[in-house]
Amino acid sequence: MAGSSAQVPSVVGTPLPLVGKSTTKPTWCPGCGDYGVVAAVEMAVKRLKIPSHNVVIVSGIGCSSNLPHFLSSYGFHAIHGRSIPVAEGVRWANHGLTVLATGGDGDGFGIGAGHFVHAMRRNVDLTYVTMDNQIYGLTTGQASPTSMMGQKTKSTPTGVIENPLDPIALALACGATYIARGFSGDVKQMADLIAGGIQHKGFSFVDALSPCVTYNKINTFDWFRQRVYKLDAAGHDPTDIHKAWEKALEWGDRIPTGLFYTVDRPTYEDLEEVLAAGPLALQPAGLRGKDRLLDEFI
Ligand SMILES: Cc1ncc(C[n+]2csc(CCOP(=O)(O)OP(=O)(O)O)c2C)c(N)n1
Ligand code: SF4
Repeated sequence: MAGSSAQVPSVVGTPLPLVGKSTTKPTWCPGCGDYGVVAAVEMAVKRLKIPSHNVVIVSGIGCSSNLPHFLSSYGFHAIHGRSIPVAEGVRWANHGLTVLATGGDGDGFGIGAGHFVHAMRRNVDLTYVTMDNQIYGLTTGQASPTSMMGQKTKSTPTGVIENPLDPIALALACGATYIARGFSGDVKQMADLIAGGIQHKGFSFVDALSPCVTYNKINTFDWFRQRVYKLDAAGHDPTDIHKAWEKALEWGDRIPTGLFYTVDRPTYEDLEEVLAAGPLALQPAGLRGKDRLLDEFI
């Protein structure tokens, strides 16, 4: 995808373009929260000066999952709920790359929930940004795993009767090593959180509260503005897992945003013998110890 103008010098002196907007314009409804998220992703990767050819953004299916089209990095628009396994595959083929996965709450916490859980448990070094609008936007307004109890939607005309999933608590329980919540109404804070996630070594999760202005008339920008407060300003210590749990369970009149928890733990790439030898893409093809392996069966 083309369209970036900022550049960083390469070792051979040729300027390398940074990630910027692509020539494809977003198709989101005017006012959709996802505009704030794409701006924050762009700001974060630009600030870290990672050349666009080293950035891969993988998404699933949904309004939010169109995001990779709108930036000048490499992108892969996968299938519904499968952004994480594709992103893991990219990472394991070449863990010299900066890999982000993006998508909606339906994509990541519904059909893709199993992948989300296991990527966190593995501590794969990638950054996962969910545009959490608490509704299925692309399919025109059905309840999602994060829709609140009682909410009337196209698929729940008398109100949701299931308990909503808490993405921050789920991430804590599964061992994600960088867990944050942003809000599309504060792009700068979200860019800081995404940049922190990219710099963090391990699975980074940023749940972006990103209102769907067309199908969710409850969790609107105003609804969030009346409730959000910043964890760092409230003196939260993101290295304290007990405090992180306390904050993860807070939702309602007050909703915390910012970094809930971060910890250093070896990544999957550190611990996996073949990957520890360097990016697969740079290793000779073939199976090491192949003859020994075959000998056992002859
Ligand atoms: C296997 C499969 N099942 C269902 C769908 C239909 N589908 C497309 S997007 C979507 C949910 C969209 O909601 P979300 O992931 O929250 O993203 P949003 O559109 O709200 O950004 C569904 C159910 C599909 N494309 N593929
Ligand atoms: S339907 Fe909702 S999520 Fe989809 S583009 Fe419109 S406002 Fe955004």
